[in-house]
Amino acid sequence: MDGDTLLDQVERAERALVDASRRSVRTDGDRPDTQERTVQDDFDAIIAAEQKIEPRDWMPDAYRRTLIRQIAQHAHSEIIGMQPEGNWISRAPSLKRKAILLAKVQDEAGHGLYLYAAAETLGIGRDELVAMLLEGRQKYSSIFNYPTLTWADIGAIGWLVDGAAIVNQVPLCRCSYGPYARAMIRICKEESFHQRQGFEILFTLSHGTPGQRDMAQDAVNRWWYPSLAMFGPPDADSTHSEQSMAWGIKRFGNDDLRQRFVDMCVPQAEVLGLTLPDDGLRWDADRDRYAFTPPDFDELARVIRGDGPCNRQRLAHRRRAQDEGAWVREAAAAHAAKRSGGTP
Ligand code: BYC
Repeated sequence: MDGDTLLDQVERAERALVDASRRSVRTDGDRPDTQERTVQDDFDAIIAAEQKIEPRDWMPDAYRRTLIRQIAQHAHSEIIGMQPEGNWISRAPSLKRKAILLAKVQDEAGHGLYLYAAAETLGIGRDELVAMLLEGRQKYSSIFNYPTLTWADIGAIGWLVDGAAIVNQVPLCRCSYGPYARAMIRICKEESFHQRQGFEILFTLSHGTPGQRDMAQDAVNRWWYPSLAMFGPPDADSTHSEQSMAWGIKRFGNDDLRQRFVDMCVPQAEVLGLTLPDDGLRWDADRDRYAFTPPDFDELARVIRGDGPCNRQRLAHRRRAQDEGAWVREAAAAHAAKRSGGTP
């Protein structure tokens, strides 16, 4: 599977991160002695040299705000993303499947924690981020507003949703902000396993009884377009891509990554013996890529606005969990204060 290639890319990004930390940046540039150097010049030099911006470094306010928005949205997605899969933990078809799914859902919680911690290095508290999610002031990925109707949906989420997540996130391992890049390296290694377990569920179903095969095909039919939409609006309508790429936060535009995902999935669908629900899908020899029908971007906009099939249910569930967990947070804070000899 292409997952190997993506993992290779993660390892290269990890090596580049270590190499970058060993190089120093020349911040004097070609500037004449008469001109005073600004913090903005230093920031630009670090970005241009493919070094990492660290929490202690000066950064433009807009760079900080963009990172908080993207990292928080990503963290919220991991946490909300536990719901559609958690829905199947008690109904997984065997003990082995249950144990694997439990581990995967726990991984998503872990990813949320690494990401909230990365956002906190930008000077914002986790309480504030969670409040913004619950009040609808920050977003989470559109994909988690679709329901998981059958066991095959767990396979389709692993194969397609985690597959899309990896294609989108491997370039983020090279993000210019150090704490986000480091979190992404760890997350991508785990996502690669998640994608394989989804592929394996679908492979088992597609080689099972006719009923299991139909269930697998139906799940792929329903998850294909929402997965394509995960990459965001087309570049021409993307508010942030250009500036985020100039800052080295995003490395590729939304359309480029969507295309890579399609090119990765088509041969994998053949191995599964399943079809992708797009009559327009064909090899385009001139472009050396697959031509495909894009997702319905009006639907994406509706889901992002809060009008997807499960938006209200997802947020209501999250708010309930937050309320019900209040006593745990209070007890943990009281315990920590007692141990340090202070008051909560
Ligand atoms: N859903 O200018 P654009 C996972 C918003 S976790 C909702 O292109 P950007 C997993 C966008 O925020 C998956 N909103 O934005 C977890 C912006 O609105 P605002 C999450 C979306 O940021 C558990 C507006 O549309 N992955 O995979 O440059 C289990 C214009 O868009 C979406 C990440 O978060 C969307 N799909 O690019 C299994 C990865 N798309 O904020 C799996 C990190 C766009 O101006 N994030 N919007 O009001 C990114 O890479 C980028 O933020 C995006 C969007 C590519 C998603």
